[in-house]
Amino acid sequence: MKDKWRLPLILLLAFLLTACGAAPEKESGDAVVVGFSQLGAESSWRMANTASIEQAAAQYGFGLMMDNANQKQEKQIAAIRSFIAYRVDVIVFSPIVETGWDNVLREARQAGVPVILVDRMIETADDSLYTAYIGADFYAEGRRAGEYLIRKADALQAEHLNIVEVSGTIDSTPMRERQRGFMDVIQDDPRFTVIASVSGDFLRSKGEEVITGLLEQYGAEGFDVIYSHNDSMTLGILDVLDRQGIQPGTDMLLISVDGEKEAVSALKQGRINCIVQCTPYLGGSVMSLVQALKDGRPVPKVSHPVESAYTDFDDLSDPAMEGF
Ligand code: GYE
Repeated sequence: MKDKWRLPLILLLAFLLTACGAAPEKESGDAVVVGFSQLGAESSWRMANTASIEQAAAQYGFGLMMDNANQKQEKQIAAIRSFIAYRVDVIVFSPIVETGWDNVLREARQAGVPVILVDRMIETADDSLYTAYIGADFYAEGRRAGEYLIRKADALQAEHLNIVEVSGTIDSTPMRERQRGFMDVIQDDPRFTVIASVSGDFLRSKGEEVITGLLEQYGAEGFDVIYSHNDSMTLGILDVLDRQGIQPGTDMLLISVDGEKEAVSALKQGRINCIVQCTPYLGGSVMSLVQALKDGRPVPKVSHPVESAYTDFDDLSDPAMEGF
């Protein structure tokens, strides 16, 4: 059989057999195969992240078995089990929430399959259940959001600002840490009160729903700042503010996270005040770790990409700042 067909055929066969419940084991000596469990497709961030991992795997010449869990932890666990049965070389996964992974990760360890966590972290008493983690420093992101707010309040000479927080998926790392970092920066400053915190699950439609409810409850005069944990929800929030004749960026301050194209252009128009950057381009770093594991080189336990924030204090004409 021609070499170039061998890997695709093995992957196809593996997929078909896994779908029937009986995965064949990968033969040693084959090209490196990475099993990747993506948590969903809820935002532009997630789409760009999936594409980054696919492209990097191709660049490294690795086979990629990918499963999209559609926001279901059970689906992620099932995907990880099928990767173990197939004996992929490395499992990469982005955990939707932090807890509930110990059992399946113990199974991976018993089978001798290393696990790389990408994007989100897990909460476990046993750190040896994963080999490495690559993802943003979400706590630092939350702090950047808080630091921006302090700077803005100073510039506006605001006496008091009421804040509503539209958070990401409950118990996910970005939700927990973006909240904790933000609160650590603002909570001792008497100018700020967080009057409500509601989850919008990182979804545009839920961002719309949540802000509609908060406006009904408190009225447009009831709060001054919206801190939204991602751009997709922020875009949904902008739609609602527009419909209700509330001027985002001036009547209501908006602080968001990610840096997707549509949000960056809203920032440039003055409709969002600050976007804390969170890069989805993690594929290259993940695959370089896979390569290191394959070569038997040591890998760092935790690595974070370098990130910053785009705000209405910055020169927004920089063409590099166009988003994903
Ligand atoms: O901010 C959001 C996505 O985990 C960093 O998940 C990721 C977050 C990202 O849905 O847009």
